[in-house]
Amino acid sequence: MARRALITGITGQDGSYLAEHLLREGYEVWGLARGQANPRVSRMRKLLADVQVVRGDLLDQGSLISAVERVQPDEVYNLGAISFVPMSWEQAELTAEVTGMGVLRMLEAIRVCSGVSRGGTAAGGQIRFYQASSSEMFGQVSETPQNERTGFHPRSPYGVAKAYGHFLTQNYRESYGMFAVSGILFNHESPRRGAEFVTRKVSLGVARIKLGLADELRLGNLEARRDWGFAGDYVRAMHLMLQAATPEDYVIGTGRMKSVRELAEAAFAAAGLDWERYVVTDQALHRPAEVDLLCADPKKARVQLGWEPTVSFDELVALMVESDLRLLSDGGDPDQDSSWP
Ligand code: NAP
Ligand code: F7E
Repeated sequence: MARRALITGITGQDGSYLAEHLLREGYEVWGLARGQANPRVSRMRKLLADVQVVRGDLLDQGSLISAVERVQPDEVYNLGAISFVPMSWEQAELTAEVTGMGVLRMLEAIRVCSGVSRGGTAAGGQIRFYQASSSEMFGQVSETPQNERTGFHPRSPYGVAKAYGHFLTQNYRESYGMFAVSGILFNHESPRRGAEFVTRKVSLGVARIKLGLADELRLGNLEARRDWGFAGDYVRAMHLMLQAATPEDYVIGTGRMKSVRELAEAAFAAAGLDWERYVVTDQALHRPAEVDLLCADPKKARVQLGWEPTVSFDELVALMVESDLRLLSDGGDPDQDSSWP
């Protein structure tokens, strides 16, 4: 019988790549989708026709229990979150509820449905759990590069909520013997990245300027440095973590850092343009507390999981710019359902 996976955040970037990967691996894939008329669900159904949908919300404990009871998954991937860092200052409580408490609700749903009792021995249960932890937990970094032992100093309500989910996942592993792991993933991008994140904002901005649809691109802090990789590579790591002999946490990234300035330079160059002619900096786009730099040490994942990234920074940037040029040339609108590449 096919192994069964339940993915929260199925309508997001990673949910789509992970679902495709698991379908190729022969899994029966279920996606948890929220809302009674969520347009992202119909977009997802078009791209991922073989994914089955179960209704549920990370804010609603009962819905998660029902989803786990119905799907009877072998593996649960908790990717659902409020994931845009600036929004976490505007809606800090919602971020805590979805990105933080949502992890507790999902772990409880698994614990209850697996019959793992509170007072009993740490016997575990059969369902394996993946938590989408984030390099934002490192925040103001204490060392570079960051590995699985680096301390956390989150700089946003999002980072704080992720740290809660991270420690809770560890705690359920230690308290109940559950196979529960966290992937501490550094920034990963793709043509399916939300338009609010800087890489996609830049690739869409370049495409608009190249096609004469805009004449400038407004950005915030150009000096921030990130370790950017390709999302398709990172979902393979999620799956590998749940196939390991023992439940452990892993850092996933490329080990290379670039600044937002270098990102803009590379993206405009990929379209034959000079970034300095078009980029305008805007103080309003700076954050109340910035994460200045993030750079992964992914050695543990390489040695223990055999995981390696396959797409370089320059290849990723070119891929995103080409995709957005095609999308806009074909009259697509990145905010509309039909234009999800
Ligand atoms: P994304 O594109 O923003 O997707 C977020 C998903 O969460 C969407 O499917 C959204 O569904 C869902 N969601 C929001 N509120 C929900 C709720 N109340 N109940 C259930 N689902 C809800 O994020 P992503 O880039 O794919 O990232 C996936 C996960 O990895 C997130 O947890 C993110 O925080 C984490 N992460 C991402 C990166 C990265 O660089 N991409 C790095 C580290 C960690 P709707 O369509 O219903 O809104
Ligand atoms: O910002 C700077 C901004 O919004 C990257 C999420 O997936 O990765 C992501 O979080 C950097 C920041 O991603 C603009 O100040 C400059 O320093 O693309 P971003 P993020 O905040 O790093 C982590 C690992 C996650 O877990 C999150 O879920 O770029 N920046 N100018 C800008 N950023 C944006 N969005 N827009 C600008 O105009």
